[in-house]
Parts: sequence; C-alpha cells; structure tokens
Amino acid sequence: MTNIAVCPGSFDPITYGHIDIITRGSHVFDEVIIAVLHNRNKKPTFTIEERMKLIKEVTAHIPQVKVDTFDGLLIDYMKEKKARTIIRGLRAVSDFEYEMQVASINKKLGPEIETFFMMTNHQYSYLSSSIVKEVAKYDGDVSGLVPDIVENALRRKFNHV
Ligand code: COD
Repeated sequence: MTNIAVCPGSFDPITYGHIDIITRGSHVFDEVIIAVLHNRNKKPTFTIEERMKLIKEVTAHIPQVKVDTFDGLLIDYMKEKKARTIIRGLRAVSDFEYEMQVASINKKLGPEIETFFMMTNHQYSYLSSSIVKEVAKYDGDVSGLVPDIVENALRRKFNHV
C-alpha cells in the first residue's frame, strides 16, 4: 500500500522552513501531497495559481512530491486522496497550542488519520511567510529565507523591480 501524506498549508509564499519539512517528510513517506488551502474568505498576497507555481518550481527535484489545492475540510480532502497522515511543522511552543487544537479536531473528524509533527530545523525556527512578506514589503533582504524565484516573485509583488 502506498503511504501517502499530505502537507497542508497556505504557503503564501513557500519558505525554506516549509521546504525543510517537505524534504524531510519525503524521506519518510512514499508520496507527499502539498495541499494549498483555497480559502475564499482570506485575501492572500499570492493567488492560488502563483503559490502552486512557486511550490512546483522549488520542489521539482523531489520525485515523491505532488502539488494540489483543496477547499473545505482537510479531513474530507484526506479521505478523497486515501491519505492517512497529515504532516505539520512545529516551530516553537507558541505553535503547540494551536496545532494541538487542530490535530484534536481532525482526530475527531477522521479517527483513522494521524497527524505527524516534525520539529523545525533550528535555523528556520523564526521563519514564517508573514515575516518574509513584512521584510520584502519594505525591500529588505530575504535571501536565505526563501529560494531566489520566490524572492523575485516577492519583489515583483511589492513593486521593487
Ligand atoms: N519550520 C517548520 N515548519 C514550518 C515553518 C518553519 N519555519 N513555517 C511553516 N511551517 C509549517 C507549519 O507549521 C505548517 O505545518 C506548514 O508548514 C504550513 O504552514 P502555513 O503557515 O503555510 O499553513 P497554515 O498553518 O496556514 O495551514 C493551516 C491549514 C490550511 C492546514 C488549516 O487552516 C486547515 O486545515 N484548513 C482547512 C479547514 C479545516 O479542515 N479545518 C479543520 C481544522 S480547524
């Protein structure tokens, strides 16, 4: 049986922190689906198409990775894909409370599905898409936080080209 895991998120945009857990997840599972949330209520910086294109480009070298989008409940998407594991990254104690709440509600909705937590690589423990956007907005240096193509996309988005 193929062991499929889903790494869900907003990825607005993808950072080296995300790439680190995706890469490490791909060493554990046969297939890792990066599932980008299509949240109609929230106004993301990058469109769903832009986010998926960036993710595909920066994960193209990992054969186990697929990129997809989902709407609605993650658990319904998991069942549709016959995936048994949700991959989540943990950065700091502050992530824990929220992640435990989400993992618990997901366990109630889909008892057969497990949440698999991976501790962040310490060099990315402070890294989030929001922090990267805040720096990029004011034309700060985001090299080392995101791949070059994401850095260029941020520059274009914030009119710094
Ligand atoms: N180091 C390690 N991991 C990291 C880092 C880092 N520096 N940065 C981010 N991550 C991890 C995050 O912890 C997360 O696991 C993943 O990367 C994606 O991060 P984000 O920030 O892009 O994604 P989120 O947290 O916005 O994703 C939230 C979901 C989309 C998963 C959630 O809202 C969801 O499942 N929505 C669907 C509705 C649903 O089913 N709700 C029920 C549960 S409430």
